[in-house]
Amino acid sequence: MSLSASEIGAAMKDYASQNPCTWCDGCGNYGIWGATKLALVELGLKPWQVLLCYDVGCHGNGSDKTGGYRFHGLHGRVLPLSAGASLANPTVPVIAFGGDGASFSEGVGHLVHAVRSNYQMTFVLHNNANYGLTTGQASALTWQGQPMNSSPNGIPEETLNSMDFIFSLAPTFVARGFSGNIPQLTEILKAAIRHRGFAYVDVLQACPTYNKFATHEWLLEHCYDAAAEGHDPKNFEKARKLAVDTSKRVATGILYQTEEQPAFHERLKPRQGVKTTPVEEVKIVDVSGFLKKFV
Ligand SMILES: Cc1ncc(C[n+]2csc(CCOP(=O)(O)OP(=O)(O)O)c2C)c(N)n1
Repeated sequence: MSLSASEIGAAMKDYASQNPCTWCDGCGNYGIWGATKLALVELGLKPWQVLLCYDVGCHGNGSDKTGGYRFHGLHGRVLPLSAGASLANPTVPVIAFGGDGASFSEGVGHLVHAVRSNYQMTFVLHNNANYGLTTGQASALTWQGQPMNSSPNGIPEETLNSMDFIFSLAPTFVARGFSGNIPQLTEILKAAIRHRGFAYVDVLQACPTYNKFATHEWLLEHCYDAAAEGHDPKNFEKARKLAVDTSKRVATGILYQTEEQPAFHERLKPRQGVKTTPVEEVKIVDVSGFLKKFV
């Protein structure tokens, strides 16, 4: 779908909210927020045709800064609630947003099962390598040797290698973007939303207040477009290597994708051949007689 700049501008207004943004100046959330709206508009999706789900965190405060259907869940729990919504109506695109703090600690169990289940949805990781909203505690993805508010001498544990971990779960879509490259992130998100199954999108984002290591400038210098260097996203092993090796440069773009695996709801035997979605099958039941037992 090709829209003119003025058509894009008009459609972007559908996603506008009256609430002003409260993120810090230079926060990467602005770029992710902009790229998300642009991706939806360029896919021709109206705010009432998509569900946006937010975890608790700085990024989650974007939930009322965007128009449309939104659900702001509990910390670490955005994946089960969005997966449930997607299962109820797999025809509606569902996008879940989570921070690296919640996603790789409080909610890590949900992340494991969302990837291996291949639910029909997109997950956008706001990866600022710290717990932003609660003022800069170290997360499982904080780099070694970085003084953080809760660990002024650096973290004593090993940093979790999030990409190696995700690849160990046999994902069907893995991409990495950067909050400062909105055109590339928009394309990644469009592909993720169209993907058959669970699309994992790691977005490296600047956090100028608490992350003094992977700054916007550092990310600008180190991120490169893997596709421009001939990367083939069908090759699982090469994609895994590329994703994991960030020692010199950081590969971005769609790193791995296969659509050969059916999504979770497509594998459910009782649903095969059923034309309706579960949400269309819900019947109104009069429970007043039952409730009388309790009064
Ligand atoms: C179960 C639970 N644990 C902890 C908190 C406190 N809490 C709220 S937001 C937050 C930080 C979120 O960090 P992250 O998930 O990385 O998102 P960011 O703020 O960086 O976008 C924490 C620890 C909570 N609300 N609920």
